[in-house]
Amino acid sequence: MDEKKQDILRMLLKNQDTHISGQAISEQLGVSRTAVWKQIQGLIELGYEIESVQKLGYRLIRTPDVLTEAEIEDQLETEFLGRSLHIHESIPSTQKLAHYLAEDKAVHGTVILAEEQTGGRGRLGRTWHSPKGTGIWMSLILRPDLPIHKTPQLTLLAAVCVARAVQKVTGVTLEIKWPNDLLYKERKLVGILTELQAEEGTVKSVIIGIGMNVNTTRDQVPEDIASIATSLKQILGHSVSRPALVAAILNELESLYTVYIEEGFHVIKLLWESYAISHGRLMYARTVKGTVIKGMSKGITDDGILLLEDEEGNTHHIYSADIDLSKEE
Ligand code: BTX
Repeated sequence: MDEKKQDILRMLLKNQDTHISGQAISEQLGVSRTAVWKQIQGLIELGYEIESVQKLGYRLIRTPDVLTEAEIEDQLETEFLGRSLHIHESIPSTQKLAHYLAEDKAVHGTVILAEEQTGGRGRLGRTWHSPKGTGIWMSLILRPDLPIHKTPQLTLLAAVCVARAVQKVTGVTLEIKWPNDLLYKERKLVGILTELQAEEGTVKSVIIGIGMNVNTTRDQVPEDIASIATSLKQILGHSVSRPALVAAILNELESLYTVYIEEGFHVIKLLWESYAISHGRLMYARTVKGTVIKGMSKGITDDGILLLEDEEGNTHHIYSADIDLSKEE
């Protein structure tokens, strides 16, 4: 959406309880009243419901489910996260673009969003389906002063924040499957991908990719994905505002990230455990090397590493793996 429309939308969003006159908008933005009228017509064509009352002016009644800077910023309570916000219609991958921007000095807290990803990716080169206008496909650039071995904790932190944001906006409680999935009734709603840019053993940036199926319907993803995935719309039976969710995630992330940097992982660990798939659950950990470890989940260490106890009673520290939940009791 062009800047002029965004400016008008910002004013309408700030004044949703009252009407705002064409005159006031034209004075504030330094454009003619006819230009204001034209931009309002443009917003209406994009699906914004705007009431126009003679002598009173314009009032925003409803916004369509479109990601705009104006609507996200209107609900942001952050200082740095999302204050540099890039929204794209269609790009291969927000993660890929974030890497490029991070190399190019993007500021701490930069956020990249896309309505559609044509090459969305998961871990180990897997595909992440990101159909147009249906989900949150977002990457964040952080520049923490952290040793490399602690950065996986940021995946767990992000998972907690997404779970809290979903709960606040929709009331839906999700479960976290270590390390990077958020599930509802064992179906995948969110995937998180944390990647690093490091130089000589020092973290230059951490890029956190979050993919969430919000208003996705079953027919918008391939059948093999539809059978293992879900969306908030499928859970609730109605659509959910993506701008509200994006803002809620960023608000949660900034506040818990600040706690984490100041106080360390222990607070995050407690929150993480409250959402984690229950202890004592039988699971398989498939490591990158192809080893499979079957064991009971014993929670995570103070560093965020998964503990699995096998049938012989040996405890395995799992640093990186895909986890499959066993159907056995
Ligand atoms: P993952 O490797 O744990 O999960 C990828 C697997 O999830 C796929 O192999 C497939 O089985 C399944 N899958 C693919 N698409 C979906 C979907 N829409 N819903 C549910 N399951 C699906 C998880 O990786 C990390 C995903 C991060 C995605 C974000 S989106 C914004 C950013 N940009 C980007 O390219 N990736 C990240």
